[in-house]
This record gives sequence, C-alpha cells and structure tokens, in this order.
Amino acid sequence: MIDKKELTVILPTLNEEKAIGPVIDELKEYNYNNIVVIDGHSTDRTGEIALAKKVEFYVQNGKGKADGIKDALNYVKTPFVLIMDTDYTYDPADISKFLDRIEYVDEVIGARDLKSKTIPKFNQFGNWLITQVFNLVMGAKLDDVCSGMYVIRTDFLRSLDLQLKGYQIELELAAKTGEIGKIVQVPIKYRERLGETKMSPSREGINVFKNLYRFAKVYNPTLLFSIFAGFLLVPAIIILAYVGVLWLINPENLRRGLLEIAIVLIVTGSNGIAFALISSHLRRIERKINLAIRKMDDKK
Ligand SMILES: Nc1nc2c(ncn2[C@@H]2O[C@H](COP(=O)(O)OP(=O)(O)OP(=O)(O)O)[C@@H](O)[C@H]2O)c(=O)[nH]1
Ligand SMILES: [Mg+2]
Repeated sequence: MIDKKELTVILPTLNEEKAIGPVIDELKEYNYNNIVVIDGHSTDRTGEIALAKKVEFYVQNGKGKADGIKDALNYVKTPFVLIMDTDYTYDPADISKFLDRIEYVDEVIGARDLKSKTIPKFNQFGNWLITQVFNLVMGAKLDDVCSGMYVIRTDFLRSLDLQLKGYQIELELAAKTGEIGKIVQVPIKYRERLGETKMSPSREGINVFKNLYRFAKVYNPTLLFSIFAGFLLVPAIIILAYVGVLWLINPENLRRGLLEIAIVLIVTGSNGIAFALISSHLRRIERKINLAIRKMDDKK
C-alpha cells in the first residue's frame, strides 16, 4: 500500500459552493492533506471556501473539466494523483482501496454500483450502455468507465497526450491506459450529490458515442469492418437461400436480378472480411510498437 503522502487529490470544481467545504473536511479527516482544487471560473463562493480551508486553489486555463485536470497536473508533486468529482458523491473512506492497488498498475477506477438509487435512472442506463460499448470496442472488462473517482500514476498521466474535452476525459484516459498499461477497479459507494449538476446527460451522451465510434476506428477497426461485412453478407445469404429454394421448386424460375444483388453483396462483404483480417494484423503490430515505446519511456 502506498503512503497517503504520496498522493495528491485533484478536485475539479465549477460552482460547487455547497459541496466543496464538506469534501475538503472529509479528505482531511482521513489525512489526505495534499489537495489541489482546480476551478473552472466559478461564479459562486467555491474559491472563497477552498481558500478558507487552506488548500491549494487555482483557476484553470482552458475550458471544461479535462483542461482543468491537465492544468492541475502542473501543481502536483507526488507520484500518484486521485481525481475526484467535488460534488460529495464520492466517499474518502474508499480511497485506501485505491492505494492498495495502484502500486501494481497504472490506473485504479472506482466502480459505482450503477443500480444505486443515488444515480438517476437515465444516467444509470447511460453509464451502463457506455461502459458496455467501451468494453466491446476496447476489449476491456470494466463496470463503470464514467466514474468520477480514479487514481493514476502522475508521470504516466502526464505522458498521455489527452485530447478530448470536458467530461470525455475519463473515457479517453481509460482507452489510452488500456492500450499500453494496466487498469483495475475497486467497488465504491456513491452518495447523493450536494448542489446542482453541471452536466447535460443528453449532450454528453451524444458526445460519448461519437468518441466511442472514433475509438473503434483507431483501436478496433477489425470490429467496424466485421460489422460492415456482416451487414452485407447476412442479407446476401438470405437472398441466395430464397433464390435457391425458388429455383429448386421450379428450375425455370431463376431470379437473375436477385442473384446479381446477392453476388454484389457477397463480393463487397468479402472485401470487408479481408480488411478486417488485415486491420487486425496491423493493430497487433501497432500495439506491440506502443508497448515497446512505453517500456522505453519507463526506463528513462
Ligand atoms: N475545473 C473544472 N471542473 C468542472 C468543470 N465542469 C464541471 N466540473 C466539475 O467536474 C465534476 C463533475 O461534474 P458533475 O456536474 O458532478 O457531473 P457528473 O458527475 O457527471 O454529474 P452528476 O451525476 O450530476 O453528479 C464536478 O466536481 C464539477 O464541479 C469545468 O469546466 N472545470
Ligand atoms: Mg457528479
């Protein structure tokens, strides 16, 4: 288990005046004293309260939670960081579980019980669906990829070239870490939020699925080409069977038009399969190169 002193807690805030005080107090009760609050230009008393609690407080450059977290890394001096939403939903009693595991891996994600009553029904389903699609695309086995509580190695996080904005950071982090490193998860509690949400579930949901599609192109083109091939080959086989049955019943009844459509679908679908095989091979090579680069970076 790593020492609490080796951990910095990054608290991203945007108008969290109701929650910031209790969140900092609880962290200090558990002796987590390296706390960096990174604020996205709050217009309420968030900054005032954080400063009164004598923690490091900075107003971020850029926009959104992701830019805030990247900015906060400039102030971190410990080898590990915990990123935790500052809305009181996460319980610092759970942090010791993360410290037990992070020694051996690159990222530890706190997995909420997605059936918990404290998560609105729409978000429960959304989080579940996003996690399932993420697992399918990335070949991962996570239970809650959108969790707002995770521990990560500081240098490793700095080395990742994170591009996505706002609430998409958790997704990109898990994708990039899974590619070249190791992620584990620990079960955590999830409590009622204090104060108002800053997130629009429908807008963020749409952005997430756009990004999952981009991840599929980059990390799992085999899956995309296979789906494409399936869409063509399944109807082709059905048409062929139909034409075949008609022809068997009456050899003079050969439906040439349908047969030609089936042949075109089969030729195009077979190309899809060929691309799927080639891309799977290329991805294996790319992954080996990425892992080799990671090893070289670790030795530096
Ligand atoms: N630094 C910074 N923090 C932000 C920004 N937008 C949101 N946050 C913080 O990011 C965390 C997550 O935001 P929430 O509004 O709780 O979003 P959520 O957890 O997805 O949604 P809920 O289920 O309603 O809690 C909170 O601590 C916010 O205060 C921003 O632009 N900059
Ligand atoms: Mg929240």
